[in-house]
Amino acid sequence: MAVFDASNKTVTIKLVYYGCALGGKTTNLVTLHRLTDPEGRQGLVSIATTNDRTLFFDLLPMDLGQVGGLAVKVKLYTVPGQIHYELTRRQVLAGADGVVLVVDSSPEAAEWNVWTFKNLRENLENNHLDPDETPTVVQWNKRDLPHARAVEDLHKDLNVRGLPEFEAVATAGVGVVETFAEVLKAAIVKTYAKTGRPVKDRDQLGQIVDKALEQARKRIPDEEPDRSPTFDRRFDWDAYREEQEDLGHDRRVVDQSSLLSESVATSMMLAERLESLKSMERLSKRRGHMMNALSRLAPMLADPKAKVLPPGVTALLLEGAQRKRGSLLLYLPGDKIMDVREAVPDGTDALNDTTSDAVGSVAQLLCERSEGVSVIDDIVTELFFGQAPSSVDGVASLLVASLDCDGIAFGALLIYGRVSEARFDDTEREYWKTAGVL
Ligand SMILES: Nc1nc2c(ncn2[C@@H]2O[C@H](COP(=O)(O)OP(=O)(O)OP(=O)(O)O)[C@@H](O)[C@H]2O)c(=O)[nH]1
Ligand SMILES: [Mg+2]
Repeated sequence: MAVFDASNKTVTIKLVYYGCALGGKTTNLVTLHRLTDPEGRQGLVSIATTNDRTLFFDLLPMDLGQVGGLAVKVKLYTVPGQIHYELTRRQVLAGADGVVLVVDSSPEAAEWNVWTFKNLRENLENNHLDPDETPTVVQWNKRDLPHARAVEDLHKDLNVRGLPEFEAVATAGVGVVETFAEVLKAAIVKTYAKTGRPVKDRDQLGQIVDKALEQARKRIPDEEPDRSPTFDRRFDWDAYREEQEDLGHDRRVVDQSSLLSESVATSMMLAERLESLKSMERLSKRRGHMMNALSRLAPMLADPKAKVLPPGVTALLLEGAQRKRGSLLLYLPGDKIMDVREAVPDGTDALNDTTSDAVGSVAQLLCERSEGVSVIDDIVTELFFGQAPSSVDGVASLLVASLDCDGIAFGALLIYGRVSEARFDDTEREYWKTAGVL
């Protein structure tokens, strides 16, 4: 289904090349790629078997330019024609805005072509797309084959609905651009109509599309395709692959045995991406909490009635960092313990209560020694040599953030990390540092 991106004023249209096996769908895309993008700015992505049969799909992205104030991007896909890839065919067809039915003109393909027309209808319906409303163009391909069936026969047998039809020699570029232009115009008309911006002037649309493809048409070789048998002029996939590799595009070849590991690897990659997205989500939620707390703190401090530090600051900041225990301590000039201005959860600070007559409270020592933010990851070992008082039971780590006013330290925040909580990381250090200077 066409995708509208209102912010970038872009519409992306999906076109699917459908048809029986070996009919020339991939060749259509390869040729279009060469004609529209000879420098290979955008890559053609093909997931093929080792003998170049489409396994999943081919994808060619293309920028068409502006139509009716919107930048039109086109995504061209081919389905695998081989009969046993039914589920893949259905999946690739989902959301198609237009379809090209590539018909192999050789008599051997007659039965398969009939099957394909029926199969397309079924798969459009399976995708909840109306076959009679989906823009569809028929391409009689391989017209260079000496024994190609007459177009009148093909038309009578297959195109009973009288869909637009084009003769083509996809390998030589004949009819490829014309087919594409026709389905593109029809898909644009349909897509724009659905979104309430109907194309009023179809001739003008035709001119825009033709202009966008003008250079591509000029690149089609002039000479008439020779009528030698197919096998003499088969498409040179090896040369094409080398050419693409030189351009830095990777035409991916997957054989049956490596398919499973390819799928597992892809799933793993997706899982990893998902995981890193989830952790980014967790981090941004956490940052959101912190930003919220800091932005609530700022107006409290700016209030002229607030006396230096208004009550509730500690609880607010702890909430922002999702911590449960901490205190705001101020220096008492000439004293060896600190003034516990606020302490969560119970109004006391374990390290300020832990004193020795000679040096004063542990909290005071820590605050004096720390500048900015410092962290002790294992307080039991580092502060108490394995003999911690019961008042710090359940505490693992400690963060000390100095409180500064015009470069002069007047106290500190002590944040206790419990055994069950995460360590203090750089995000949180940054947060407490900001809180300390606000
Ligand atoms: N003579 C001749 N051969 C063509 C033409 N178009 C494609 N071929 C050849 O037909 C063979 C199959 O072409 P593909 O484009 O791979 O066919 P496909 O429809 O993508 O096939 P699947 O991916 O298996 O469904 C290749 O060898 C092409 O070179 C054409 O117009 N004339
Ligand atoms: Mg193919």
